[in-house]
Amino acid sequence: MSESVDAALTRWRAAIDAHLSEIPASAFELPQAVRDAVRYGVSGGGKRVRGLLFMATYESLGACGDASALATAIEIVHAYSLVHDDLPSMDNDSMRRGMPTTHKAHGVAIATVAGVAMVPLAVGQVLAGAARLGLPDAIAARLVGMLMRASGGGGMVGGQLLDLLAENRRLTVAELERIHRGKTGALLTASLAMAGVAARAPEATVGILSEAGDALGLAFQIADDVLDATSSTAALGKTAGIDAALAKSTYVSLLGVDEARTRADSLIEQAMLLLDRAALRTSHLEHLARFIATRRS
Ligand code: GRG
Repeated sequence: MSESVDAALTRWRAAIDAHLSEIPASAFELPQAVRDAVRYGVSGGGKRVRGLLFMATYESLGACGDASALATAIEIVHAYSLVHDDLPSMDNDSMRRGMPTTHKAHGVAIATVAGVAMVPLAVGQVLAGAARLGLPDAIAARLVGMLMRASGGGGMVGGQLLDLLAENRRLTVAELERIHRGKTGALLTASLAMAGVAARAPEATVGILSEAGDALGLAFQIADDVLDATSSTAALGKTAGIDAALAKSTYVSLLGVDEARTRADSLIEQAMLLLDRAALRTSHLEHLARFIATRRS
């Protein structure tokens, strides 16, 4: 009998968490205080959505071997972004994943260094993951390039900068989408596209995965905006209502809750159609895609 979706997600999550718990030990050149902050930043109750999307995509392509180290690399970059996003110079938040933020627990300087240190740790994780799958150097290099491009000026960092510059200004929906395609979407897009490359899928399939990832990434951010406006700090494990407090334009402030939800649902359907087109609409990917819009935290 084939493994249930829940069992596969639990198994993948455990594999990713096991890699994450080994990261601080592998970072032996870092001072102990920074290693402790790295451990703190990568552990905890994260949903591991990006890593799980990577694993589900890799499996949907029928690829063999344990790709969980590659999935973990994406989660490390994501964890660094959360550590920095919470800093006093950015969102100045005190709670994340139900715990004090990394700078509250370890101090601003150490948390800042830990976040930066996670980037080369993520690159090392890609290389280790590619070696484990026996991938040629050219594919390993391509995977590093994809992750770094997604996290860089044209992706996550660029989106975050636009987001910071947009505080206290009412944006158009097009401007908001540009910010979120970078800030949130690029890493989700990379989760699907990198799995395609690691599985040595045809370029056309990698292209479709990128398009599907882009739709899922925007849906993820819309759901995040809706949760920020409608949920509680206790349920989210991070401060609710922070967007309004920082006077940020969000999908909710521009479209209202109902239209934002409708837009998220239609982006999920769009992603499903794209996956259908590549014959990759597996129950695992569909489950994760729907979770993006229906999640409660
Ligand atoms: C210095 C300009 C500059 C950038 C540094 C801080 C940063 C890089 C980027 C911010 C990226 C960011 C935090 C985007 C928000 C994405 C988002 C909705 C995060 C929440 O993700 P979840 O819900 O978190 O998957 P868990 O805790 O489940 O892992």
